[in-house]
Amino acid sequence: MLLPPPAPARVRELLGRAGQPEVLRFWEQLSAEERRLLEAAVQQLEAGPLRDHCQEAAAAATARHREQGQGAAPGGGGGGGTHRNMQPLPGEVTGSTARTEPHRLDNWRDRGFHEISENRVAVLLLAGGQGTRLGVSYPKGMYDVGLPSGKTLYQIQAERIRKVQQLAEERLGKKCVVPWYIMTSEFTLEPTKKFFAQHNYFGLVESNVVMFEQQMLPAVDFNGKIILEQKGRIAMAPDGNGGLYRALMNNKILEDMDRRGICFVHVYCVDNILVKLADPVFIGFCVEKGADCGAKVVEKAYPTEPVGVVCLVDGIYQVVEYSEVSQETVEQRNPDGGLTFNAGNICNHFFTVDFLKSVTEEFEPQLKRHIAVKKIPYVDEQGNTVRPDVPNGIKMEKFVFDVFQFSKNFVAFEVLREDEFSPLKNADSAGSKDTPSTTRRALLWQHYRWAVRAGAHFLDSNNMRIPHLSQLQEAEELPAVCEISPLVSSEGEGLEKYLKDREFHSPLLLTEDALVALGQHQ
Ligand code: UD2
Repeated sequence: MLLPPPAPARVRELLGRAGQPEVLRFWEQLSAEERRLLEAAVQQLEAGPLRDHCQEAAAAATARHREQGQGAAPGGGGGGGTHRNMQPLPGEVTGSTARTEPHRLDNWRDRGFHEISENRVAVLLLAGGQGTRLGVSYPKGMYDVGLPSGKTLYQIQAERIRKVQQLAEERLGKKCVVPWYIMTSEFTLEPTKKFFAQHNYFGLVESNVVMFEQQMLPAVDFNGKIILEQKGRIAMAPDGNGGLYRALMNNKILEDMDRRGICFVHVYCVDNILVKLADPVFIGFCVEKGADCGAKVVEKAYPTEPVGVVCLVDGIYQVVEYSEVSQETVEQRNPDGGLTFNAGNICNHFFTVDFLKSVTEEFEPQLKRHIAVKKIPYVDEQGNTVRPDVPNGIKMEKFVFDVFQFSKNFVAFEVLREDEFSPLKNADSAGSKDTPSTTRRALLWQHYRWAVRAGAHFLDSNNMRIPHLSQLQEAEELPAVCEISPLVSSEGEGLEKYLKDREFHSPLLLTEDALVALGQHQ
């Protein structure tokens, strides 16, 4: 039998220089198609950076192992060291929706809408994650959490963008566009593109939805060797949401923003069902403060909540990620009993385009690489796929917020959790936090509150009015189900004309076309 041709010299040479010749150990057993794919995958990589990446990963794993003082290979995904020089955010850089007088909030809102109407604001979605915890094989944005309308996260976000454009136009009398940049990865690009095309871009103009791809990096074992997930396939993972900055460069996204005249970018993560797209109040606050970089925060719900903490470390603004802080630090309390590190990061960031340019042109190489120790399927020496029970490898990630340290004028903006933060992280089967059920309930509670504030009454099956409840009185049970389309109202405004002094059976769906009582008839 004829032996297959050896791997091309340039592939062997690249892997040799990177110290990874073992990647080709099954070459002779691969089909022609597998060899072609492996060759293409290797050629995406550069020898020098690849060698550094693998060496750094191995060194980080050894350091983590030493820190944990364990006898075996490093294990577990997180639990980090203590940042001894952590300080809470100073009051002077922090704005707040709850502690600001309404007329000042209105000023910020006006400023935000002004910038939007001048076509200076874009939104940028981080959607390259693998959504491993939720356990679905498609992008998280395509998830339907079970609302009466059946809308997915992507549809809700698209409609919020349409609404903010419409509100800005109504206020300032001119047409405007909030372009939507979507960072995807190898895992999410194709299905996301297809989904948007199938849904006609949810009513947005296609050329104003710009999808681009972040880089992938190989996963390595504790000795710094690239892991093969199949004989001819390297285990690759996206380089973290901080891969944004390299992806902006590689895909010339800042040039696209320049062409459109964009000055301010609202960056957010895909899974928060309550996210306010291009939130005019947040944009207005940041612009009025002359900030180049800003973060929305909420009060942490409980000490170990999996959100980063925005704070100072050695006098520099940072987010200390939940996986990298000690139990003692997260539980530290002030004399009044409140958590000392209470500014929970909700992955909602404001950047000026000038700041993004300074990051891509100058600071990106300085971004920290964080290690995530994971269970990564691999092929053993016989070529069999093994699904390990204990962590066996490392993925290196950059975090989007690690650029705060380069800001010349950083601000934080505290918002109310019930208005703005309910993330979808876990499957319903995995527990009671951050699940489809909790996100659905958070959105429906918000819409119920808006409806009641606008004067609606809900009836039970005996046509008796259901007493109004606030979420604080009853955390679990919704008194009535009411969903309001983002195309009708963005913050509960303008609902009186549909709802005031009217009675409805639950569930009620308020769409841009009609009020639809899905339950019994009125
Ligand atoms: C993120 C924040 C955390 C907290 C929490 C709130 C980071 C690093 N951590 O934690 O501080 O605010 O959200 O919900 O921001 N993504 C990519 N590419 C990647 C990896 C992730 O685009 O390579 C996206 C992902 O699709 C998602 C967002 O980044 O939209 C956040 O990713 P995550 O869910 O892994 O982050 P999480 O929940 O650990």
